[in-house]
Amino acid sequence: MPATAIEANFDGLVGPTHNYAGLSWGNVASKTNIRAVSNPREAALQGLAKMKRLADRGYVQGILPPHERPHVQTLKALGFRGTDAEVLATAARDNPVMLAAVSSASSMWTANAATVSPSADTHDHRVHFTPANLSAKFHRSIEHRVTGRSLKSIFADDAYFAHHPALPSLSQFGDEGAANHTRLCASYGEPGVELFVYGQAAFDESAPAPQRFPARQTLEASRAIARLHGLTDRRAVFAQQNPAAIDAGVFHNDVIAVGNGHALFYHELAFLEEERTLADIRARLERTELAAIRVDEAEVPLQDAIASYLFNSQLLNLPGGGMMLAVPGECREIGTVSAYLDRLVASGGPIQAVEVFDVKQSMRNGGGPACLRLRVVLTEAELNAMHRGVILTDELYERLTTWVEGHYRSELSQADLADPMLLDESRHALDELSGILGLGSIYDFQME
Ligand code: SUG
Repeated sequence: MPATAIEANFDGLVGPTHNYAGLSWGNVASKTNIRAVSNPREAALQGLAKMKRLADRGYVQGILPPHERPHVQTLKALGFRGTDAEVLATAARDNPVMLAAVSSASSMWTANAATVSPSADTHDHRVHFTPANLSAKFHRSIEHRVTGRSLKSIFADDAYFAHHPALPSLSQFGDEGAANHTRLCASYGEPGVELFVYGQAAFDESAPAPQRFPARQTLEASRAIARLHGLTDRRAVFAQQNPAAIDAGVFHNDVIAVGNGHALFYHELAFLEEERTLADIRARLERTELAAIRVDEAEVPLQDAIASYLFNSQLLNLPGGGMMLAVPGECREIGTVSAYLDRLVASGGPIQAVEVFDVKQSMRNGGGPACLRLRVVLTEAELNAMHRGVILTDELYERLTTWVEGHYRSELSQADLADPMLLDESRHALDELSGILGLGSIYDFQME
């Protein structure tokens, strides 16, 4: 008998420096909203409201804490000198883009935090975690150390959990975590098929590759993760993302496909070799048939899928069977997508309900509901073995809402990033947060 297991979703709590710096070439929303004034308080409250709604529906909802930003240590390592305030002032004067990079609250998009393989799939029957090196973007490449510390602190018991360091941080091993990783299965506790989608084979110069925008995930990285996690050939499928989709602004697979259980919901331009990809999954999936829900270009043009973030939705099991799609509000603002969703629910397939979530502050940086969460499948024993202080309860929701309201600004412009008060406020807030979540010292400033 396989163990029964649940899927927990760990959302990234939006940090106090959430801002629009236009740092992600290839991510259309990030570039479009460059230098807009952000509202960190609203962003964090939108994220918490999403978590609370899902927790109220009975889903196990966890939290991953924001990182320390601006990260002065990174600026110091790049040669900026003086007190923290002097470092911020010099960086703002000489290199504002660098200051923006070390100030990004990008750790909120926890779909990129790590790749996680459930114990039913791995060679030693432990849950395996590899933080993503995020080497394609400087502002994200500085996340993995603290992400690794948070994950180790939450999943500390090495009888159940195995942690790997991030892959070598260079483009040939570019790894963007679970944003390019989907698990299909008959039920969560049974062995599944882990679909690794990559943008480019880095060591093969003649292989197909996008021409305009970078491929952030490489085949070499995906294969390394599968090896580290001890996945046999039966448990892993590798598929190349369509380079044309990357060039149109689909910078991760989770902007064009989402899977859950036996269902894979995807746009016809998602995969370079659609038939082969589906056949590979079908050949490995046990005790169930793959439900491939293909959205044609004629029904939802790729541009509308990108603008609405239709596929950056959470696909969640409903208690009575069937699934629900948790979509961003933008999906109801674009006619083709909204009409498609109505047809989808009426079609009698696995997706029986659609629910709308407002995460607009995050969406303006290219992060929808699915970007904001990291999925961790856990058996009851694993759930009992993890640190429970990060699981959202009514009480924790109230505490975190009060914490956000007490510490976060409601306006942040690029000029504000140099304000030494912002650094103080953020450290103060995070110090209190690590106490609330019971995580111990995970931040550099707590270790100095
Ligand atoms: O890495 N945006 C993030 C969005 C990540 C979305 N994640 C997934 N699809 N899983 C990124 O491009 C923009 C930051 C700025 O421009 O200020 C940014 O980092």
